[in-house]
Amino acid sequence: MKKSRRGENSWQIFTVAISLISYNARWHGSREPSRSPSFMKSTRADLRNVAIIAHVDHGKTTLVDNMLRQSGLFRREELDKLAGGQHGLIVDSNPLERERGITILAKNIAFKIGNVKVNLIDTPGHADFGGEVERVLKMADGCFLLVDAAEGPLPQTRFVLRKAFDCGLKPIVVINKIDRQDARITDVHNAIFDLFVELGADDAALDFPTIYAAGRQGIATLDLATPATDLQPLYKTVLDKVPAPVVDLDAPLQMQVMSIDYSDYVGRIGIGRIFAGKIRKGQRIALLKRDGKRVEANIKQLFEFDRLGRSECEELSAGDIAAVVGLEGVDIGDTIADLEKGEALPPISVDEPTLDMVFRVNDSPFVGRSGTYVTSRQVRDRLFHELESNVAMRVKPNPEKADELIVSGRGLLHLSILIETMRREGYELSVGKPRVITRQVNGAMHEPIEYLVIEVPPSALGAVMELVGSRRGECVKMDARGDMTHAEFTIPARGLIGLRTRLLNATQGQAIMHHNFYDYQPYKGAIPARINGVMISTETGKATSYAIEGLQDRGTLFVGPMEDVYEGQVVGEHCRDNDLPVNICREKKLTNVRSATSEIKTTIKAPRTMTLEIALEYIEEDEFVEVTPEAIRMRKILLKEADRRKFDRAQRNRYDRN
Ligand SMILES: Nc1nc2c(ncn2[C@@H]2O[C@H](COP(=O)(O)OP(=O)(O)OP(=O)(O)O)[C@@H](O)[C@H]2O)c(=O)[nH]1
Ligand SMILES: [Mg+2]
Repeated sequence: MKKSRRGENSWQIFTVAISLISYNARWHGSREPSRSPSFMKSTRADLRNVAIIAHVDHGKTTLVDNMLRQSGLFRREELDKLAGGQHGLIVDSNPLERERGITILAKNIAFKIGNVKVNLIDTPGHADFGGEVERVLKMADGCFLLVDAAEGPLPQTRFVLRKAFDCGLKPIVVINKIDRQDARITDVHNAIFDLFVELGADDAALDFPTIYAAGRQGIATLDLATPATDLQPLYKTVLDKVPAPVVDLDAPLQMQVMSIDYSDYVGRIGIGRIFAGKIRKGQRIALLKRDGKRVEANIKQLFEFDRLGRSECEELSAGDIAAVVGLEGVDIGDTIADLEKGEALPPISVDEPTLDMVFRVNDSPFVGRSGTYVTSRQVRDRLFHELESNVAMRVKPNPEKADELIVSGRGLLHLSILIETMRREGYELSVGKPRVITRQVNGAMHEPIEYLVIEVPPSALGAVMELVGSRRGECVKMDARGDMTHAEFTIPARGLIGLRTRLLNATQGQAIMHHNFYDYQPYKGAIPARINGVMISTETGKATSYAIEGLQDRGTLFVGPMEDVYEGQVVGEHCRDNDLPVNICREKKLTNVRSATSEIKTTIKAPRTMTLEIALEYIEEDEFVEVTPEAIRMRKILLKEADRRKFDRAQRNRYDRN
């Protein structure tokens, strides 16, 4: 059985190679930016580059894991040892990915099917990392578009599919999680077809191959009538349907850098695709920068992707994906080119940031309690170090305040992952309210608009409409899906900050929401700020049960008994709209008089815990989130009540004068 399959593979490779020469020249040839005449091109039948794209949580990494497991390259125990985290995955290998159960960084894996090397690239599904998906797609010749068999296409499915079309790829659809009880395979297939039509797919693309899979069980089938037993149909599809790269191996070298890795030992590592010619270890090359500059350098080390890591090699040829060490200052979009005859490839765009946050030193009274790196210089150096590999991030000094830095990123998750990483490394810092980045278009202010999809039971729809409406969301589409109502909106990105928590509160946790970037549109007008005021501690000390007992009727507390608090710290949410200074450290007066009521016990409610992201969404302009390795606290920027009053008065006066 095994033997015949291997025989079948080599025969397939041969036929695929022949058929792809003409096939690729037709639609794929235009994708290869090489300038050499097409008759010199050859097909790399020994290679396939595939990206896996989907909406968040539709099962990409789980599928990649099982493809690795069934590749025959590893012993089972070897892989079991590498697996970990919330979903027990191998490929989601960094600690934050494991803890959150999401993929943050795209990852290359390489394995062999017969004699064919497959470069498989797992991509993150979260909208904040969409820019990375876009670049990864440029390295691939084909992609698997995964869609959850119950959820169907969601906003990020649309986004990544559009990007795949932009790159000239013809996606292979994988309807995944067919084992789900609530799977609606036919409906989902139709919805995907509609999405292809909506995005302007041509007839050939509309004829997309479909695979039905349950990635977690490691099974797939090309036809629902045939029971799925393993992932062989998926491997077969890689060989049959993903075009082999068509390249000119004898042309002068052209490799484009699509992503950057960083190591303390060797510095920047450029990862990208070789579009033409060959690259050798030790070769002297010209690095053609995006801004037109030319730098000469040596390739110190050359790596290919190999299983779960990289292995060093002497030479790699066009069509392959390589990692290159030794090019100082190498950046996304740069072309690594032949020294004499090198030509730059068309530049690739790097996603512009959409969200700003102020980062500054932690100057709360508790500074240095748990962190090792607390000075503004240390925070600053760490942020600039991050720029080496975090390509979608920007850092600049705040023109209004000398000791502050403005850090811009692709969204709240993108920046909060950076903050979380810094916190674990021992940094302390204060972070301001996230602000959406606006643009001037023809003299008018434009702001980012997001596409928002919400699913709720019909009974909670009213609350959702009210909440989204008040944040300037406009309903685009609404229909019923089983027991749920599915509603789609466009909404200013500003309106999304803090929406998730409020939505869950308003719908008793029943709403599911997804969003991603849609467009820049003229400013939509003011959006209401936080409705509730906060309770602010007037003392520095330990919170007492006695004080908490007295305060819990006035709102929800964020701290529990015996917790250390300081003057100016936000210790709770007030049930009214004004801020309330409170003495949360108040001790019970000791008296000799016993009263009958003193024995009545009140229970202290558990404090509301604020995670980093919730805290960032919660704060207002006059507040900071204080981030330290052991705690996340919210505070007023001005800690003393008298200073805050003075500031308010000055603001009012300025407003009156204007
Ligand atoms: N029922 C079912 N659940 C699955 C299947 N594959 C994955 N899951 C579950 O779906 C969840 C998300 O899986 P991941 O593989 O992390 O999804 P992902 O697409 O890589 O997610 P991101 O990388 O964060 O975008 C996990 O809880 C998996 O256990 C499947 O075939 N069937
Ligand atoms: Mg993943």
